Order: sequence, then structure tokens, then C-alpha cells
Amino acid sequence: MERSLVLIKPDAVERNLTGTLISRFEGLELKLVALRMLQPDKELARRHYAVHRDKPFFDRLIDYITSGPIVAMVFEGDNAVEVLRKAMGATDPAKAEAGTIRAEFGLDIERNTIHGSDSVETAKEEIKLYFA
Ligand code: IDP
Ligand code: MG
Repeated sequence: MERSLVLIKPDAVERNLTGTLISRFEGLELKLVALRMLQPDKELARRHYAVHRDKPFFDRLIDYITSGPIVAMVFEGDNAVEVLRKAMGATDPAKAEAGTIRAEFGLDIERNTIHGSDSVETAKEEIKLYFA
């Protein structure tokens, strides 16, 4: 059984998409096993996105992800990481495949509605950050 961390990002919580998105994930035949609403502080955001710390967009990304409440969830199931990444679509909503969540709801490459862990190893680390 695999687990993945999903975040409903501030742009989606603000637009009242939380329920819609949770339904979409549950429709993937994954089990929701943890859920929490929070506004991340900068320290948590910097730890989560540490891999991007040298990127030009890093400071903006930290400002954005800490700008309002988010919903953190853990989903469990067969190939949870890959199933969720497929359902999310590409990072840039303009390039995301039709029918994916980011294609449908994403606003731009930064405000792209959701986060999903990119590997089983990353998922373990990310779940620890949000569900201590
Ligand atoms: P992912 O969320 O699809 O895994 P990553 O490359 O890991 O994409 O980037 C993490 C997050 O950083 C993205 O979801 C997005 O919010 C933001 N981001 C990525 N690339 C850019 C960019 O070129 N400009 C602004 N924000 C970006
Ligand atoms: Mg990533």
C-alpha cells in the first residue's frame, strides 16, 4: 500500500474548490487516511520546498503557499503517488493534459491548485512534515 501527500493550495481553498477536489481524489479509488486544514508558516514551506531553494521562483512560491489556508491530506492505495500525479496534470496548467485537475482548475504555473508527492520516498518525508 502506497501513500502520498496532497495539498489543496491557497488558490483552490479560496475559490471554494475544497470539496470538489476531495471528491475527485476519492473517485480515484484511493482512501483518504488523514486530513488537516492549516496555514503553513514560512519554516514549514521552506522545508517542504527545500529542493527548489535555488530556483528563481522560490521566494514567490514560499509567499504564495503561506498566503492563506491549505488542506493537507494523505491518500493511500495501489500506486497512490503515480495515480495522483496523473490526475493532477503537468505543473503548468496551460500545458496540463485535458481532464486533469490543473488543466481544469489551475490559474497559472504558480497558483496551480494542488500539490502531490513526486515519489514514494518524497511522500514519506512530506507526510512527516504535515502530520507530525
Ligand atoms: P510540481 O508541483 O508539479 O511537482 P515542481 O517543479 O515541484 O512542480 O514545483 C513546485 C511548485 O513550485 C509548483 O507546483 C508551482 O506552484 C511552483 N512553480 C514551479 N515552477 C514554477 C515557475 O517556473 N514559476 C513559478 N512557480 C513555479
Ligand atoms: Mg514537485
